[in-house]
Amino acid sequence: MPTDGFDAVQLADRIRSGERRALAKAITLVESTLSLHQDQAQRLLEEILPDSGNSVRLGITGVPGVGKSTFVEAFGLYLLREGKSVAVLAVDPTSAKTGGSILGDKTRMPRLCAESRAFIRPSPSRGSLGGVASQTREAMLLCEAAGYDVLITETVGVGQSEVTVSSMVDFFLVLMLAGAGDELQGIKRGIMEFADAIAINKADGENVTAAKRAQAEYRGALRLLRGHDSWVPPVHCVSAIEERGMAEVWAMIGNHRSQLTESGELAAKRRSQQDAWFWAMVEDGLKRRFLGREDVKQLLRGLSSEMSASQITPSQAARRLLELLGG
Ligand SMILES: Nc1nc2c(ncn2[C@@H]2O[C@H](COP(=O)(O)OP(=O)(O)O)[C@@H](O)[C@H]2O)c(=O)[nH]1
Ligand SMILES: [Mg+2]
Repeated sequence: MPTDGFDAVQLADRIRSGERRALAKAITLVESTLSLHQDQAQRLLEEILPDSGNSVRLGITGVPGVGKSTFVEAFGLYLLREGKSVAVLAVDPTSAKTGGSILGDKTRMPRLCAESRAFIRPSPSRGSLGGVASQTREAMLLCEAAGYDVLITETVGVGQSEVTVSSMVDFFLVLMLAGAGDELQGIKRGIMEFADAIAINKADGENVTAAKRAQAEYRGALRLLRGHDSWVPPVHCVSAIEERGMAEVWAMIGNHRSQLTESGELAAKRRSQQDAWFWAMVEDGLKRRFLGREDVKQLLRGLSSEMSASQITPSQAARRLLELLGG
């Protein structure tokens, strides 16, 4: 029994009984960079692991301004009315880099925040995207142990974070806007490859016609790209601000879930996500430990000047560096 005074069993019990302060504290441990806290976090995760895995894991992305926060709030409130409990987590690569944040802003979901069956956690603001992703995955496990029915992970559609989030959820929803060349932009950016559905937001007022047109275009594009997949991503029009389309989106997520559960694809997806997470952690750890060694640092300096002077090829340099591993 470790002697740091930390009682993982007790904290796990408090999380399971739905105590929000305990959950918040546990997520803080998971996010901490102190090795003592990381230790405690791992002991806690071991405790709660058997209680995890029972939530609907939902990822939401879209460019800044598309209405993610507004949608998450409207959708979250809808789910609460349906008798579900909801936890919202954010993955924000900008906050990881700069300490600033373009999402995960608590104050932007005031109505959802006020609800006792909703838990909202902004993005951890430290570390690389890989680090933030790992912390978010562990935070998800904690929220599942706390019994939240639906976990929503929100990320911004810039850079790699949407790929990262799509690899940790059961269902990945991409929010889009009609007009402004977005239809083609989305297709080019490859987001269609890993979306499980597209929701065209702001389908209200004068925007309805354009939204319907965009819906037809996306449907066409997805039929071409994904027509042979077992799940062809549906395209919905929604208005987050008017809270319309929420029931349709939830019904669609339910259809996806029954189909993939029945075929065994959901379990397979989660297994391969877990595998990828494991290997990412191993690779990350190996690289960090190797590059942290004094002999490696020293040789690396020499090799990189030899490379810039064209005295050695990158593959020769890599081979010489790896020789330090022996064997
Ligand atoms: N007309 C309309 N405006 C919306 C809708 N959803 C969000 N907005 C507005 O779009 C802006 C950006 O929304 P926000 O949720 O902050 O976007 P995020 O950056 O993706 O999180 C805000 O001014 C919202 O009020 C919608 O469904 N219809
Ligand atoms: Mg936002």
